[in-house]
Amino acid sequence: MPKEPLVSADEVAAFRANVLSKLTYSVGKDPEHAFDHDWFEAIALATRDHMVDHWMDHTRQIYRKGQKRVYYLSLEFLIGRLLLDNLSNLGLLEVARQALSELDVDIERIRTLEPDAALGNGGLGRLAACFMESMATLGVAAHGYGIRYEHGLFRQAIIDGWQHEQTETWLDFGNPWEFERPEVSYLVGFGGSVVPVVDENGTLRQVWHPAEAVRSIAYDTPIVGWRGASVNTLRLWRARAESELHLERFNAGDHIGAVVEEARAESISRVLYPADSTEAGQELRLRQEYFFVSASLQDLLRRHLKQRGTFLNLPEYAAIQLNDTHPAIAVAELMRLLVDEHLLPWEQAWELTVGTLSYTNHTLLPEALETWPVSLMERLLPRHMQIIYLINAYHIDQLREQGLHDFDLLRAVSLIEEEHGRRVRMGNLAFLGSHSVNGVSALHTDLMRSTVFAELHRLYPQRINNKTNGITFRRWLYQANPGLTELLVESVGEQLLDDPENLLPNLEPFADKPAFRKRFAEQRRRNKEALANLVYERQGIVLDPGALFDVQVKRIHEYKRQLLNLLHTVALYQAIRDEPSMPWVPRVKIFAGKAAASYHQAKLIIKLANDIARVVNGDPTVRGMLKVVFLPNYNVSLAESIIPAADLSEQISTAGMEASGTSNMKFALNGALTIGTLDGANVEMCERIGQEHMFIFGLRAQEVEARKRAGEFNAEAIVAASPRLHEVLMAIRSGVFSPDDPGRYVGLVDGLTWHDTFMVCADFDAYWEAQRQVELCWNDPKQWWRSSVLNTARVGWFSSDRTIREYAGEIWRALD
Ligand code: 26V
Repeated sequence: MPKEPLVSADEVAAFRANVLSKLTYSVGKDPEHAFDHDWFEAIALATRDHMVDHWMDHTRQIYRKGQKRVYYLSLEFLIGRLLLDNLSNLGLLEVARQALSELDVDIERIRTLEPDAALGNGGLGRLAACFMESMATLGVAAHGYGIRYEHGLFRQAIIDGWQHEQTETWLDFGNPWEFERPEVSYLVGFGGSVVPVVDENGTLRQVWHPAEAVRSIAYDTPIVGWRGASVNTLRLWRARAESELHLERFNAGDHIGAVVEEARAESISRVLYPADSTEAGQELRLRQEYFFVSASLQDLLRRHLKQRGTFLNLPEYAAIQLNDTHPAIAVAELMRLLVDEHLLPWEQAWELTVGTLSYTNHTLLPEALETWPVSLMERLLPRHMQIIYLINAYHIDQLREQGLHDFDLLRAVSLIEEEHGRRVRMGNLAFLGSHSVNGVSALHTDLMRSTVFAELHRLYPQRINNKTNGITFRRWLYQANPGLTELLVESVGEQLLDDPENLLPNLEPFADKPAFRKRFAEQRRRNKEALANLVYERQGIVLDPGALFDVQVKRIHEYKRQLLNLLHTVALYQAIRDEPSMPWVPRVKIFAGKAAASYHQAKLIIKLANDIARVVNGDPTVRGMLKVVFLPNYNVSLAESIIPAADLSEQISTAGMEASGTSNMKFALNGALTIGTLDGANVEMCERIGQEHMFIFGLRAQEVEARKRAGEFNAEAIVAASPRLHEVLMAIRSGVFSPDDPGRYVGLVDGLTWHDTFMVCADFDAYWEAQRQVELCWNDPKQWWRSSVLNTARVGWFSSDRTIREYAGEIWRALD
């Protein structure tokens, strides 16, 4: 954050006194003997006091105004650290800095002690965190609902080049931002049976008798918007064994049984699932999904009934957004609560359900589309299975009444997949139970309409809509890149901080001012020096900040094509070795990202990156021209250090496979140029930034699709026609980078050659050519930095404030 010029001495003194008071009375430490971590806690608690005042005001205001509420249901919130976020949104950063310097405490050092809240895998989870911040900024009365995982995403250690997963323990020192709410608690049932009974009015009702009940306990974290505009709540649930049941068994002498049951119940909130198709379909995952959906719906229905007295106006006052299909069981649970518990007629309950729910799809990858075996659903959630059958039957009846008898159509839109053992299709359930179904970029939304949801789209042509993702500029520009922010503010005015979408375009004329470009470049240089220091401290590798920093950081997945980047790295290495005296552009290839624990191919790609790094960095012939770095344990905090230091952003997924991407936006906002395919939000970035300021290459989504349809996966001819690609593949295959185990990459290379599923070989030559354009541009600093400034100036639209305004206006109807 840029310095806030006006800081009152009183404010500084008050903050300082509060920190000392927290240190003494809440942490229980004397300033003389306090450890850094004690200071962190005291500062966080002092900051939290400020948030609480706003929080209560804001909550009272929502009640008074009778504002509509938005509920964002997500199994993931990838928050990262909160201290800087909270201080800077409250406008207290400079106050805190001065107060702490008077106490001889360096806030820059203290802030790095906060562990990342890594309650998410990647893009989907980080998007939820950006959305929470934007909703608070825009005054949307939002509640995030999720799970308070005891262990977030695993910590990645790289040992001998291989990824090892270690347990993540963010709660070891407690969490100063949250409030435990033992009184906010609901029972969530599992298993058992459903018994039909006739009630006193002669109506047939189904009564579910769960075999097991797990208690949910709420933990609230206040989320403060920019300039403290409003403060919303992120409510995360922890699972606890239901103590009465537990006691009964205990008293009956079944100590072991009681403890086993306790462990089973509490395992629900123990650990985040790492995104991986092999993890899918596991019972614990379904228990997590239902657990947090049921607790959240019970909670919001209770709040609604208390405030409005009836459920008949639910869609008017509540909007529930499903973040992917992970909370899709909400469709059946809301029906169950309305019909079974609150005795509404089925048709009315259905209308309220569809009117209240909406669903966002985040991926078209077939292996990531959730389905659950009917047998598992029947055992774990017998009443929900009945409800799903009923929804399906009513739907199919309705289609038949409309004269639709096409068997293929009915099969495609069914909630039950009959082909591979009977399974419930959560995507279709979410689609039918929602009034809005959205994709996360224009291209992705088009593909939803033409592929996965083609038949449902034919039946409900109004339902699918697009909401292109965005990012919060507060975290990804102001906090991550304070130096650049200061320069931008100086150039286009203080107003930029409040309205970057409208003010960033005013930067455009500065792209033609040499003095400004110079300062822009100097700021990048400082960020690169900081990253070089970090790399040296962590890896012992020396980087030249003058080199081109070429960065690909994201989850490791074949479709994201880190392999393509590695093939280019090897090709470049060979080219430099062949002609070391040529004027090569000095380049640093930076990689970071986690692979799901059981995704062997992804883990092998990490090993390859590390093998290549070892060989390249140890080869004196290429010294000063090429370095390769794999930074372990990529997370939000590391992203905040890497992104502002990147010159080149790698966004090179196989076209049609990356739903949106969001790091692409973060890099461009910080002035990196993009090398990328026309995939996800890259397409819209290109429209706004201008193709001449990006390096676009490779097959288009339609071309990829055409090749797939034609079964054109064999790349032998492509390899034969490209001597460079051939040489790269031969080197990797023959063990140049794995002399300890020469056969390590034989399978990987043969796979690429014979079955190029992700079109790595198919796109190689185009990628190589685009990289040469990158070098030409880099060698013309005027052109490079002009494009760089224009990237920053032209990506204002990708603010998550814009995205949230669209959701609030078009889906939630929750803007005042
Ligand atoms: C799938 C699974 C399967 C079972 C175990 C746990 C798990 C967790 C997550 C997922 C699906 C992940 C989908 C996802 O992250 N999509 C990403 O969403 C971003 C935000 O919209 C978008 O920018 C990325 O392109 C998209 O890949």
